[in-house]
Amino acid sequence: MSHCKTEIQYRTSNKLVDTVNKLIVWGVGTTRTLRVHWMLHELEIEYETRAIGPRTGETQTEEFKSLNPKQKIPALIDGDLVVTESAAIMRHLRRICDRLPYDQYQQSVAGLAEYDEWLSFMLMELDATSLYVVRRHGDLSGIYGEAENAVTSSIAYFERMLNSVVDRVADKEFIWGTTFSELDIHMAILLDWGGYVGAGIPDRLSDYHDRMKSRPAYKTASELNFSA
Ligand SMILES: N[C@@H](CCC(=O)N[C@@H](CS)C(=O)NCC(=O)O)C(=O)O
Repeated sequence: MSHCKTEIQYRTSNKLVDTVNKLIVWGVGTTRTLRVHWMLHELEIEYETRAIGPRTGETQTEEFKSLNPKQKIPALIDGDLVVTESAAIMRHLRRICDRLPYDQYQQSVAGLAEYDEWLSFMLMELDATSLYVVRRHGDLSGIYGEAENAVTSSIAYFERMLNSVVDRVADKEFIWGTTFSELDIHMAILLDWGGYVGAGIPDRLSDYHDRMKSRPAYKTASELNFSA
Protein backbone atom coordinates (compact mmCIF):
# COMPACT_ATOMS: atom_id res chain seq x y z
CA MET A 1 0.00 0.00 0.00
CA SER A 2 1.29 3.43 -0.79
CA HIS A 3 1.22 6.24 1.69
CA CYS A 4 -0.67 9.49 1.17
CA LYS A 5 2.50 11.48 1.67
CA THR A 6 2.64 13.25 -1.68
CA GLU A 7 -0.98 14.35 -1.56
CA ILE A 8 -1.04 15.32 2.02
CA GLN A 9 -1.14 18.65 3.73
CA TYR A 10 -0.60 17.70 7.30
CA ARG A 11 -1.00 20.38 9.95
CA THR A 12 1.38 20.32 12.89
CA SER A 13 1.64 23.43 15.06
CA ASN A 14 0.14 25.53 12.27
CA LYS A 15 2.83 24.39 9.89
CA LEU A 16 1.98 22.40 6.81
CA VAL A 17 4.46 19.62 6.25
CA ASP A 18 4.61 16.90 3.64
CA THR A 19 5.33 13.94 5.86
CA VAL A 20 2.96 11.93 7.96
CA ASN A 21 3.38 9.88 11.08
CA LYS A 22 3.16 6.14 11.03
CA LEU A 23 -0.41 5.57 12.08
CA ILE A 24 -1.37 2.94 14.64
CA VAL A 25 -4.90 1.62 15.07
CA TRP A 26 -5.88 -0.09 18.28
CA GLY A 27 -8.79 -2.45 18.03
CA VAL A 28 -10.30 -5.20 15.91
CA GLY A 29 -13.34 -7.41 15.96
CA THR A 30 -16.30 -5.00 16.11
CA THR A 31 -18.42 -2.98 13.72
CA ARG A 32 -16.89 0.20 15.13
CA THR A 33 -13.30 -0.96 14.51
CA LEU A 34 -14.26 -2.12 11.00
CA ARG A 35 -15.26 1.46 10.12
CA VAL A 36 -11.71 2.64 10.71
CA HIS A 37 -9.93 -0.26 9.00
CA TRP A 38 -12.20 0.13 5.98
CA MET A 39 -11.48 3.85 5.67
CA LEU A 40 -7.72 3.28 5.97
CA HIS A 41 -7.89 0.75 3.16
CA GLU A 42 -9.96 3.09 0.96
CA LEU A 43 -7.34 5.77 1.48
CA GLU A 44 -4.51 3.27 0.96
CA ILE A 45 -2.73 4.51 4.05
CA GLU A 46 -0.11 2.26 5.58
CA TYR A 47 -0.65 1.65 9.27
CA GLU A 48 0.00 -0.74 12.11
CA THR A 49 -2.74 -2.65 13.89
CA ARG A 50 -2.73 -3.44 17.60
CA ALA A 51 -5.23 -6.26 17.49
CA ILE A 52 -6.88 -5.87 20.86
CA GLY A 53 -10.48 -7.03 21.14
CA PRO A 54 -13.52 -5.96 23.13
CA ARG A 55 -14.28 -7.56 26.50
CA THR A 56 -10.96 -9.38 26.59
CA GLY A 57 -9.46 -7.19 29.29
CA GLU A 58 -7.13 -5.77 26.64
CA THR A 59 -8.81 -2.36 26.77
CA GLN A 60 -8.04 -2.20 30.49
CA THR A 61 -4.27 -2.41 30.43
CA GLU A 62 -2.36 0.59 31.81
CA GLU A 63 -0.87 1.20 28.37
CA PHE A 64 -4.25 1.37 26.65
CA LYS A 65 -5.95 3.30 29.45
CA SER A 66 -3.27 5.96 29.17
CA LEU A 67 -4.17 6.32 25.48
CA ASN A 68 -7.93 6.10 25.88
CA PRO A 69 -9.32 6.50 29.40
CA LYS A 70 -12.74 5.54 28.00
CA GLN A 71 -11.22 2.04 27.56
CA LYS A 72 -12.89 1.70 24.18
CA ILE A 73 -11.76 0.63 20.76
CA PRO A 74 -11.04 1.85 18.14
CA ALA A 75 -8.32 4.39 18.91
CA LEU A 76 -5.96 5.94 16.38
CA ILE A 77 -2.47 7.12 17.22
CA ASP A 78 -1.12 9.76 14.86
CA GLY A 79 2.17 10.98 16.32
CA ASP A 80 1.29 12.89 19.50
CA LEU A 81 -2.37 12.84 18.64
CA VAL A 82 -4.74 10.20 19.97
CA VAL A 83 -8.11 10.18 18.22
CA THR A 84 -10.95 8.09 19.60
CA GLU A 85 -14.56 7.56 18.41
CA SER A 86 -14.80 5.78 15.09
CA ALA A 87 -16.61 8.65 13.33
CA ALA A 88 -14.01 11.18 14.48
CA ILE A 89 -11.18 8.89 13.39
CA MET A 90 -12.64 8.57 9.90
CA ARG A 91 -13.01 12.36 9.63
CA HIS A 92 -9.42 12.80 10.78
CA LEU A 93 -8.19 10.35 8.15
CA ARG A 94 -10.05 12.24 5.42
CA ARG A 95 -8.36 15.46 6.57
CA ILE A 96 -4.86 14.04 6.47
CA CYS A 97 -5.25 12.27 3.14
CA ASP A 98 -7.02 13.61 0.10
CA ARG A 99 -7.15 10.39 -1.86
CA LEU A 100 -10.97 10.58 -1.87
CA PRO A 101 -11.56 14.16 -2.99
CA TYR A 102 -14.77 15.93 -2.01
CA ASP A 103 -17.07 17.06 -4.83
CA GLN A 104 -18.43 20.58 -5.07
CA TYR A 105 -21.72 19.72 -3.38
CA GLN A 106 -19.94 18.01 -0.47
CA GLN A 107 -18.02 21.22 0.20
CA SER A 108 -21.07 23.47 0.01
CA VAL A 109 -23.09 24.71 2.98
CA ALA A 110 -26.01 22.52 1.88
CA GLY A 111 -23.73 19.52 1.44
CA LEU A 112 -22.16 19.93 4.87
CA ALA A 113 -25.59 20.27 6.49
CA GLU A 114 -26.64 17.04 4.82
CA TYR A 115 -23.43 15.36 6.02
CA ASP A 116 -24.13 16.40 9.63
CA GLU A 117 -27.69 15.21 9.37
CA TRP A 118 -26.68 11.79 8.04
CA LEU A 119 -23.95 11.35 10.60
CA SER A 120 -26.19 12.26 13.56
CA PHE A 121 -28.96 10.08 12.22
CA MET A 122 -26.77 7.04 11.68
CA LEU A 123 -24.84 7.30 14.95
CA MET A 124 -27.85 8.14 17.10
CA GLU A 125 -30.96 6.64 15.55
CA LEU A 126 -29.56 3.60 13.74
CA ASP A 127 -26.65 2.76 16.04
CA ALA A 128 -26.88 4.02 19.63
CA THR A 129 -30.61 4.01 20.25
CA SER A 130 -31.39 0.86 18.30
CA LEU A 131 -28.70 -1.62 17.18
CA TYR A 132 -26.50 -1.03 20.19
CA VAL A 133 -29.45 -1.55 22.52
CA VAL A 134 -30.07 -4.86 20.74
CA ARG A 135 -26.42 -5.76 21.23
CA ARG A 136 -26.43 -4.85 24.92
CA HIS A 137 -29.51 -6.87 25.74
CA GLY A 138 -28.95 -9.59 23.15
CA ASP A 139 -25.38 -10.86 22.63
CA LEU A 140 -24.12 -8.97 25.70
CA SER A 141 -27.05 -9.71 28.02
CA GLY A 142 -24.63 -11.51 30.36
CA ILE A 143 -23.17 -8.07 31.13
CA TYR A 144 -26.11 -5.69 30.61
CA GLY A 145 -29.04 -7.92 31.55
CA GLU A 146 -31.85 -9.62 29.66
CA ALA A 147 -34.47 -7.22 28.28
CA GLU A 148 -36.50 -8.92 25.60
CA ASN A 149 -38.88 -5.99 25.11
CA ALA A 150 -35.98 -3.61 24.63
CA VAL A 151 -34.51 -5.91 21.95
CA THR A 152 -37.79 -6.33 20.08
CA SER A 153 -38.75 -2.67 20.19
CA SER A 154 -35.25 -1.55 19.20
CA ILE A 155 -35.29 -3.78 16.12
CA ALA A 156 -38.68 -2.31 15.19
CA TYR A 157 -37.33 1.20 15.76
CA PHE A 158 -34.30 0.49 13.57
CA GLU A 159 -36.59 -0.77 10.79
CA ARG A 160 -38.80 2.32 11.05
CA MET A 161 -35.85 4.70 10.96
CA LEU A 162 -34.21 2.84 8.08
CA ASN A 163 -37.44 2.85 6.09
CA SER A 164 -37.67 6.61 6.49
CA VAL A 165 -34.50 7.06 4.40
CA VAL A 166 -34.88 4.32 1.80
CA ASP A 167 -35.72 6.82 -0.95
CA ARG A 168 -32.53 8.71 -0.21
CA VAL A 169 -30.31 5.64 -0.54
CA ALA A 170 -31.90 3.24 -3.03
CA ASP A 171 -30.89 3.74 -6.67
CA LYS A 172 -28.09 6.10 -5.66
CA GLU A 173 -24.47 5.33 -6.28
CA PHE A 174 -23.39 6.92 -3.01
CA ILE A 175 -25.34 8.29 -0.06
CA TRP A 176 -23.83 11.75 -0.12
CA GLY A 177 -22.94 13.69 -3.25
CA THR A 178 -21.25 11.93 -6.16
CA THR A 179 -18.33 10.23 -4.42
CA PHE A 180 -17.75 7.46 -1.89
CA SER A 181 -17.43 8.75 1.67
CA GLU A 182 -17.35 7.65 5.28
CA LEU A 183 -21.15 7.97 5.27
CA ASP A 184 -21.23 4.98 2.91
CA ILE A 185 -19.02 3.09 5.35
CA HIS A 186 -21.39 3.90 8.20
CA MET A 187 -24.49 2.90 6.22
CA ALA A 188 -23.09 -0.34 4.75
CA ILE A 189 -21.90 -1.55 8.16
CA LEU A 190 -25.23 -0.60 9.77
CA LEU A 191 -26.99 -2.65 7.10
CA ASP A 192 -24.67 -5.61 7.81
CA TRP A 193 -25.33 -5.24 11.51
CA GLY A 194 -29.10 -4.84 11.10
CA GLY A 195 -29.21 -8.01 9.00
CA TYR A 196 -27.13 -9.84 11.61
CA VAL A 197 -29.64 -9.06 14.39
CA GLY A 198 -32.58 -10.11 12.21
CA ALA A 199 -33.94 -6.68 11.29
CA GLY A 200 -35.76 -6.42 7.96
CA ILE A 201 -33.56 -4.68 5.41
CA PRO A 202 -35.66 -3.25 2.55
CA ASP A 203 -35.03 -5.00 -0.78
CA ARG A 204 -34.56 -1.62 -2.41
CA LEU A 205 -31.31 -1.24 -0.45
CA SER A 206 -29.81 -4.53 -1.68
CA ASP A 207 -28.08 -3.11 -4.74
CA TYR A 208 -26.51 -0.30 -2.76
CA HIS A 209 -25.47 -2.64 0.04
CA ASP A 210 -23.99 -5.25 -2.34
CA ARG A 211 -22.03 -2.60 -4.22
CA MET A 212 -20.51 -1.27 -1.01
CA LYS A 213 -19.61 -4.77 0.14
CA SER A 214 -17.96 -5.52 -3.19
CA ARG A 215 -15.41 -2.75 -2.69
CA PRO A 216 -11.94 -4.29 -2.29
CA ALA A 217 -11.25 -2.15 0.78
CA TYR A 218 -14.33 -3.55 2.55
CA LYS A 219 -13.22 -7.10 1.86
CA THR A 220 -9.62 -6.60 2.99
CA ALA A 221 -10.62 -4.64 6.07
CA SER A 222 -13.30 -7.17 7.08
CA GLU A 223 -10.80 -9.98 6.81
CA LEU A 224 -8.31 -8.10 8.96
CA ASN A 225 -10.94 -6.93 11.44
CA PHE A 226 -12.77 -10.19 11.98
CA SER A 227 -9.98 -12.74 11.64
CA ALA A 228 -7.47 -11.15 13.99
N1 LIG B 1 -18.74 5.48 20.13
C1 LIG B 1 -17.59 4.62 20.11
C2 LIG B 1 -17.97 3.27 20.64
C3 LIG B 1 -16.77 2.41 20.90
C4 LIG B 1 -17.16 1.16 21.65
O1 LIG B 1 -18.20 1.08 22.32
N2 LIG B 1 -16.31 0.15 21.58
C5 LIG B 1 -16.58 -1.09 22.29
C6 LIG B 1 -16.53 -2.23 21.30
S1 LIG B 1 -17.76 -1.99 20.03
C7 LIG B 1 -15.48 -1.30 23.32
O2 LIG B 1 -14.35 -0.96 23.09
N3 LIG B 1 -15.82 -1.82 24.50
C8 LIG B 1 -14.83 -2.02 25.54
C9 LIG B 1 -14.53 -3.44 25.80
O3 LIG B 1 -15.34 -4.22 25.36
O4 LIG B 1 -13.54 -3.81 26.40
C10 LIG B 1 -17.02 4.55 18.68
O5 LIG B 1 -17.80 4.66 17.72
O6 LIG B 1 -15.80 4.40 18.53
